Formats: sequence, C-alpha cells, structure tokens
Amino acid sequence: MSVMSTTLDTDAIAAAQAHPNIALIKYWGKRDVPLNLPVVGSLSITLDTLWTRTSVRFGTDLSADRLSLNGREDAKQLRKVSACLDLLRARAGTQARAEVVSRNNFPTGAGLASSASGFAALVMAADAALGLGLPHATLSEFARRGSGSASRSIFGGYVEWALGERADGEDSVARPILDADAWPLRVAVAITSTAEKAIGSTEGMNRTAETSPYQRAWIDTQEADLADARAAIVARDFERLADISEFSCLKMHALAMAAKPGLLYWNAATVAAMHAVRALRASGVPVFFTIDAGPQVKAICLPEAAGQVAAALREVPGVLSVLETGLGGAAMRIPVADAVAA
Ligand code: 2P0
Repeated sequence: MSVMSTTLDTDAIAAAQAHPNIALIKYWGKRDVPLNLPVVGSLSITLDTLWTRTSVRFGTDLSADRLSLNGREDAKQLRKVSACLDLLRARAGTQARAEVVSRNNFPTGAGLASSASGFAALVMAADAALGLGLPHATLSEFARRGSGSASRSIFGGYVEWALGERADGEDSVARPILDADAWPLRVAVAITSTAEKAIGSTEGMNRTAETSPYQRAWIDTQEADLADARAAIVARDFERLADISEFSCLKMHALAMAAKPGLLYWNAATVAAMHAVRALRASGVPVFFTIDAGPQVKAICLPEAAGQVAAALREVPGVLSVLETGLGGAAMRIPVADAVAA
C-alpha cells in the first residue's frame, strides 16, 4: 500500500451525512471488545428523516482532536472519535489532529442509535477530507470500530452486517441487501423517555455475555433468524418479516433480562406501546414492533398503515411523542456549509 505524504492541504475539510438504522435481527454481544466484533450477524433498516451531519477538518495547526456534538464540546465521546480517526490517519500517513463538528436532528443517547449515524458520518467525512476514497466496505469496517451498529449506517435500505470469521475483523462489515425504494416500509418511533439510558450498550452486552445463561442459545439460533429475514425481504413478505423481527427483539431482551443483574430497558409506556402494536396487528393492520437498548418502541408498517399506526401510538399512555420516517439512503458526502449550519 502506498503511503501518502504527511503534508496536508490547509483545507483538508469535508462533511458527510448518515442516517441511524434500526436492527430487525439484533446485534447483541462482542467476541472482540476493542475491535467491536460481534458474536452474531445482524440485519437492519436505514431511516431517512433522521440524520447526523458531521464536518471534519484536519489541520497541522491543531495540537489535539476536538469534538463538538450538538453545539457542545464532548470529552466523553472524544476518545472513541480519536481512535476511529486514527484508522483513517494511518491510511493517509498523517498525524494531523482534527476538528469535528457534528449534530443530530434527533435526541442523542435515548435508544435511537445516534452512535450508528455518528460514526458512519465521521468516517465518511474524514475519508473525504483526507482524499482517501476508501471502498464502502472499508468505511463500514472503520465505522464498526467506533460503534458496532455504525457499520450498517454506511449503507441505505435493508442492510446486513456479517459476523465474519477473521480475527482482524476485515470481513465483519455490512453490505446492502435491498434498496429502500424497492420496499418502502414506514417507521413510527414512539418516544417514551428522553433521558440518557442508565446502562450503555457496550456494558450491557458485556454483562450479558458474562452472566446470561441464554448466551449460547442466542448465538446458536441467530443464523436461522437471519436467513428467515433475508428471505422475507427478498419476497417482500411483510407477515414473515414481522414474525421474525418481533421474535429477534423479544429474544434479545429476554437474553439481556437474564443477565445478573438483569437489564431492563423498558418502562411502562414501552410495554403499553407493544400491546398497542399487537392489537393493531390482530385487527389486520400490517405493523410490528422492535425495541433496542432503550425504552422507545419502533413500529414498522406498510405505507398505507403509517397514519393509523402513528395515531394509535400517540394515544398510548406515557408516549411523549411519535416520530415518523421512511427508509433512507446510504451515508453521503455533503457540502461543509450544510453540516455546520445552525
Ligand atoms: C442493534 N443495538 O443491532 C442492537 C440492538 C442495541 C440493541 O447495536 O458497543 O451502540 O458501540 O458496538 O452499536 C446498540 O449498540 O454498541 C446496538 P457498540 P451499539 O442495533
């Protein structure tokens, strides 16, 4: 591999946008914690209305990396951001520090996967700023190092993150399996709390792996779930995707609840919203739920049911608000002005 010169243009700056994704077949558990290598493959949908926009400027005038997240310096996330940028700096043969400005148009840290869109936008912007032009598979690998689910937000529509076999993780990357336009499902996100979650995903996964008696069964049954979901997506079989997605969601939460001490990401409104979705489906509405490491309920439905699903969720006691979105595209470069605009 050729190593580029260590001198940078003074305007080594670029920006990118990425969307959060929601796993239908869940990622939970790491076989390698520093590399974020999963114990299972996973499958997700990328959203459209929600985004992270990030600009990255590499400058020889900077003595340390800096991160502004939603208008505030963020020291907590900086270490992970620096480690992720190091991967791109190594490819570019530069030591230059970076100034990162990032913002989300949705609540951070409340189970809406801001780390997924965040690290996907970061690596795409840094790749452009350094003029690397790395393949999307490599961007997915680097985004995964920041946060596992970020590997999937490099791509749009329906996306699968492969388990991989290699110890270095080069084959544990995501790939698109169907475009959003080919099956434009809709998503209603019922927000039941805007508080930061008490137990982060990494800690939750590690505790689960160490203490849950269901860990082995979780690993052993995932491949069949992935195959089922893939087949449902290829056939545009909503009922089949609904069944396997709710199964994977409840199985992941059962696994985590059986950790010591048990992880309970739901509140009363979460459970009420799950029942509301089940009642809708029982009455013939094409909708199912999924829930991640937080209390929000994501209801996925066919387009014609979107209005009814959102209205029903708004009626659920304890639901604070409902975000409506469709499926979105891949992470992409955007003008720097668009990333930093107020
Ligand atoms: C997922 N979640 O597949 C699963 C389902 C939450 C529940 O990926 O430790 O923020 O950074 O790799 O990606 C959230 O975990 O965790 C997640 P790290 P990440 O979407």
